[in-house]
Amino acid sequence: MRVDVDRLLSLASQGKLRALGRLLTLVEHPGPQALQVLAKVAPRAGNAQVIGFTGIPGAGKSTLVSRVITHLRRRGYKVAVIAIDPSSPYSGGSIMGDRLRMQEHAADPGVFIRSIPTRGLKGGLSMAALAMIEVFDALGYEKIVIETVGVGQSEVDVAHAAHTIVVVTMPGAGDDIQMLKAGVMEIGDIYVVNKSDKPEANKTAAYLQFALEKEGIGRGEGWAPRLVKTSAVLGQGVDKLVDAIEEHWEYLKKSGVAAKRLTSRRILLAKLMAEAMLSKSLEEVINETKSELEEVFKENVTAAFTLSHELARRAAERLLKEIKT
Ligand SMILES: Nc1nc2c(ncn2[C@@H]2O[C@H](COP(=O)(O)OP(=O)(O)OP(=O)(O)O)[C@@H](O)[C@H]2O)c(=O)[nH]1
Ligand SMILES: [Mg+2]
Repeated sequence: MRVDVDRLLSLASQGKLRALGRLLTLVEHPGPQALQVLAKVAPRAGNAQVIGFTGIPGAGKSTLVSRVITHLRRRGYKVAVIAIDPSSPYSGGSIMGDRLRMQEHAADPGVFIRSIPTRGLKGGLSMAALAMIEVFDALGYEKIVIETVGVGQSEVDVAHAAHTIVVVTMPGAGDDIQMLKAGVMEIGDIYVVNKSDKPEANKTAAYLQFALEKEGIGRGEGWAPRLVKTSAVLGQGVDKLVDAIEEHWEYLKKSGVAAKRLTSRRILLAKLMAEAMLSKSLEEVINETKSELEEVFKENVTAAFTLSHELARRAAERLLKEIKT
């Protein structure tokens, strides 16, 4: 089906949310149409702060993000939220657990919440999230918040692409250095002890402070990671957290790190897009030559494995032909 990208873009720029939703769907799937959208939006993008929320399952990320949105709105920002939720099955536009928690923002035209399915996306969820960032950014969303659980490799990719990583822990769960040294937890810019309405919160905060100072936890690059205590349910500490997010953004812009992160985010997106396109043509080649391949394996299993060269060549040729036409 042919889609008029220019028309969608112009509608989305006028605030038509359906058009924005369709643009997001287009860039989720790798291929010529996604590239066409990205090529059109990229020149307008590059201004938004991308904020990744990650951490322990159940630490209160969604509740906290919802509070953070309220504060960002009060400060006048347009906010987009990308929720990567492995626990909730996604069915086009249905309401998920995380969305439910954010439903207080449903009536606010300055907030757009989008969930990414963790299954069934050819290019993977990192590619989808990174492509969506470009669209939101181009359409004037100044703060783009991504919630992930921070365990899989693709989530580490997404986190690296964020300007600011907020790692959310809770009392009792953050007293293990080994856990903090795993994946995204290790590279936070801001650490949050949420549920600080609980009695053990001070102990966890003290421990975390120690880890930040003595264990070299944090992404670094000239920024000493901050520690903030919050209670998302009571709404405490959220203003301080948003202050820290803003300070980090100012620091990134002044130091030139923001521009570097923008570039590496885009290189990563281009790489993921290229990978997805190559793997698609490889799959097609394999599907179409299945019987031929089976014959080779029957005749000579040694030679069979040198087939990789041949398959790569055919896949590349096919892609080249597609790109030219
Ligand atoms: N006591 C207390 N409970 C909280 C706080 N924040 C969140 N919760 C509760 O913790 C539970 C999990 O909250 P979520 O916001 O869903 O946590 P999450 O980190 O997004 O969870 P996943 O996305 O499933 O990993 C819910 O029952 C919240 O009501 C808090 O500050 N204090
Ligand atoms: Mg959540």
